[in-house]
Amino acid sequence: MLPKLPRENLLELCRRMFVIRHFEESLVALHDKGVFGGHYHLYVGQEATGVPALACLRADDYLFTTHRNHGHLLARGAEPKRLLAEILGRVDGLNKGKGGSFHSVAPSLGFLHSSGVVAGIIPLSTGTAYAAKAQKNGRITVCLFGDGSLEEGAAPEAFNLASLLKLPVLFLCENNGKYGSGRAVAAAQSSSMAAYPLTDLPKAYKIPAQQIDGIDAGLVHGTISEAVEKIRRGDGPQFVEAQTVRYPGSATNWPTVPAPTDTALAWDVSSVPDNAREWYHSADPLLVYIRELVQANQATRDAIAAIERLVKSDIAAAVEFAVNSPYPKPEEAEKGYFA
Ligand SMILES: Cc1ncc(C[n+]2csc(CCOP(=O)(O)OP(=O)(O)O)c2C)c(N)n1
Ligand SMILES: [Mg+2]
Repeated sequence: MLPKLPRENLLELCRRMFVIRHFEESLVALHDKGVFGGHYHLYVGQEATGVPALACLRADDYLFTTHRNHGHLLARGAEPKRLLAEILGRVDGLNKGKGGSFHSVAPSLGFLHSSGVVAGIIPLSTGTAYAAKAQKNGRITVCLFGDGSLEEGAAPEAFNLASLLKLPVLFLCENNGKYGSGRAVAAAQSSSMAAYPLTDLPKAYKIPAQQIDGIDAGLVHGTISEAVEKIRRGDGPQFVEAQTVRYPGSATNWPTVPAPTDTALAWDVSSVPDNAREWYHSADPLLVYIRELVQANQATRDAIAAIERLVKSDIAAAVEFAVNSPYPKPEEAEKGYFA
């Protein structure tokens, strides 16, 4: 379903989902051409979680994210050209090219850390939540992490403190499953988590927790709005597990694009290779959202295609900017460290 928002906001969410999608698809092309090296992770397939969820926040809230951070930064409004320059290790990057894909941060947008250490941000997020509570500044902290984080000891330790101290923190777990799994996590048990469903873990620490369909932008927006409201009124931490189906382009260690995104795919996936067609047909959150906008008469197909064209040209300009940005000078390597 669609979020309960005015049309203008619904279209802005659509635009942001397109920004993430075309940014990521361009990134794969740049990597394939050898423009940058190293590992990176795509947010494709999770756009209907991050985009509506972050739209529920205040500009001064704190955020923490993981190795899969590109989509979160873009959803919050980071400039694509600066994020891309960062991933390419260039001087105009968000962090002067020193963070790269794993560690891109944007303190001006509230993002204090992107950690490549699975679960490393969960205790850090309780830290800013503790500070905000002590300072009574009304800010909440949102900690965005994957399902794998719950296997780490840092998660329950932080849940315990957050619950005891009633800290203003939202734990948003993005369960992107395994490639080929169904939308809902239907299995009765997990091979890696004894506390299963995953919400059993926060619930053991008396943190209200719910599982939702992360492909449903309206459900995400409604659930996160409510959770944020509860946190702001002093109810303490909340936990939401948003379930998505892993993008077939993220099925292996090196990302691929099985079919370049185009508005027309929302109605006709016949051009998509057989092994990825089902995902584009039923689990691609962007295509689901586009169909919902049209069905609810919030936009025509042409209007959506026009938004997409603008985004594509913005992303092409971002690529031009980033590849022409210089690498940092060697002496820059000695600046900006704490230890
Ligand atoms: C503490 C730690 N252990 C292991 C790894 C290696 N590692 C990198 S990503 C990853 C899986 C993370 O899964 P999940 O949290 O579900 O995130 P996803 O990649 O599915 O979004 C692992 C185990 C790591 N980076 N940090
Ligand atoms: Mg995962």
